[in-house]
Amino acid sequence: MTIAIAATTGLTSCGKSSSTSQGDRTANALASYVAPGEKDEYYLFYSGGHSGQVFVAGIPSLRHIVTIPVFAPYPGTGYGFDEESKKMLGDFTWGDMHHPALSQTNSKYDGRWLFVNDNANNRIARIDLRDFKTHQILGPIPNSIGNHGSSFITENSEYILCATRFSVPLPKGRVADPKDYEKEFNGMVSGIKVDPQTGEMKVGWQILTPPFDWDLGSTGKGPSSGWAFWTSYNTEMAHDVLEVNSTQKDRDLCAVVNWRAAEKAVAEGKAQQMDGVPIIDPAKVPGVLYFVPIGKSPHGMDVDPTGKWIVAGGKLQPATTVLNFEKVQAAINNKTFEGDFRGVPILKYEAVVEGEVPVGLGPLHTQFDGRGFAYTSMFIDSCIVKWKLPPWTDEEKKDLNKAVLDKVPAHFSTGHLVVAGSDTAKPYGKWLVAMNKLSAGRHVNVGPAQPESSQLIDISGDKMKMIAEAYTEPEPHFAQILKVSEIQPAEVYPKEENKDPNAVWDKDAAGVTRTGNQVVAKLTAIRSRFTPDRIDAQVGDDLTVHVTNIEQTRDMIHGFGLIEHNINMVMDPGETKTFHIKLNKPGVFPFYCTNFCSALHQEMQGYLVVWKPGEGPTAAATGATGASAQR
Ligand code: K7E
Ligand code: CUA
Repeated sequence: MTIAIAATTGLTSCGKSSSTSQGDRTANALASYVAPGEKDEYYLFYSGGHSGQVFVAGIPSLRHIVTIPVFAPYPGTGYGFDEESKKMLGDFTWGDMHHPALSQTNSKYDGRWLFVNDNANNRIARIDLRDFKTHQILGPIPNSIGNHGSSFITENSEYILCATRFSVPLPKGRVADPKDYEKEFNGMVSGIKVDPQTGEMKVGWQILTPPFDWDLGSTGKGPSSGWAFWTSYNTEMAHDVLEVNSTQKDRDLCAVVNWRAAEKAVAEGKAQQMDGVPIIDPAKVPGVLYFVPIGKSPHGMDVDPTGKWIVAGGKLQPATTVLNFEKVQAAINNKTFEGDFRGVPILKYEAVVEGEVPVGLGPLHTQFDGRGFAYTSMFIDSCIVKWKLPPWTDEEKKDLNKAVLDKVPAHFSTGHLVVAGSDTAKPYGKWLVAMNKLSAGRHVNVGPAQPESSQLIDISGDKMKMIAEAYTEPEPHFAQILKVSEIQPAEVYPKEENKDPNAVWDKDAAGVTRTGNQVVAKLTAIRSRFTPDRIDAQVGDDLTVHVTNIEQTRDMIHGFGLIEHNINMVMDPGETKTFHIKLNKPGVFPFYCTNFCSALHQEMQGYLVVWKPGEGPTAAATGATGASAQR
């Protein structure tokens, strides 16, 4: 997100110097130092924003370990070059990823999948933590524009819940004048169903909403099990100059969604189809959607580990608002409403709010340590604020300044922050990472554009401690932290699990065949050769190449780069990948292994010979060309 006013606030307002004493330097260095050969304790999965990638770093070292390509091609792993990943990407070569979510069972990370959203092209992707690769991209989701308010996972990974940032005339493709915004435009909350065995996603149902701009959300647990919550900006329903026109009201409306009721209503046939999806009109199906006023232009909305407290960031109000879910429930049951909006009840603010905590300027996102404390990122104050969740003492209630316990300056303009395990019922606590926009030159000069910065903060004591800093590619929004010991990723793809019908495992099965103008090459790759290492074809042929990396040794990776054809596949041990091209220029095109694999890696090469039509050894050949003829 961007807020213009931030650019004018040059210094931190936390009133603390960030210079570090020699003693602290030594202690901090030790706290984040992971000696050569030793390993980090946690994975940090950063969303990569408009790079479309996930970055994996280690905690406490903050060292970047690997990049997982999701919404954009990434030659480093051959992603987006083979047929399977090209198909997943579809027509898009980028995405805007904001909020990763680890799969959960009983409100605990279960180490199976990481889901990520694409704000730009309305998609959700699933990364399997068995191999740290993208296995599914769902979307564009019908009737959904601006998939920003996602991906929020329910406590047993039943659903990924999403809300739209933008509203448009629905179904997609219908055109109306933005001047008729209030009447013609709509937003949507979507329930994306997750298969409990395979993780496969499909669109379950949707709830039609007024054209507010839904913002951040989170899902319930414990007492708020079955519910989900989103903030919104622009309940003014402005369609232009939003900077001004969407910030008129003192309070915006948050959405309180009973997703179990939505699921039930759909099962009972209370939905109507739009673009193939059952749509619930919340005015006609009471009990699915409620609104709560929250001041003003809020951003983050985070449920604490007990599931009782829901914290909204104030963005343009110097406080976080704490909702009490038990009071929300009571207000619903007692119909303590202050009116309705298009048939959806608005819960009375005073009836559901526990308190407004004066944390400072620009509170965005809140995380929890599971010990009763909350940590809020301050975009304008550029710091992290630690404060106490309710229940508050009488003295604290009288003056909630007393609930604000500690502030640590961050550099600069903190966006999201993440506490290890915050969105589970049992956070790991211990570490917090502040993800800052505008790193403001705290690194060697790299020209006009600067990387984002992340800062590691120790939250194990009463006072927070700034420990270390690192930089990333653009542009982390949210992140997830997972204990390394909780997963066991695969070391190779076992041969017996390779179900690709075009896999070949020995050189006798490898070879090139021709049927008409269809040329199919099946290659094996092993240190340090391709078999066969010559493919003959003609201009006008359709060439399909399947390469199986027959290694069963960890990290013995081979690439297949084809000169001047924009092809680079990368095969992990035991993996088969395929590309398909139309040959349209004659010539001899070397192919070679792009991933360093052995002392003779450089020798791992071969030739694609594309003869002019009617020339060369393939001219007369019809039917199979024996593999042996190619060697
Ligand atoms: Cu989660 Cu950056 Cu999309 Cu706040 S948003 S910072
Ligand atoms: Cu195989 Cu380099």
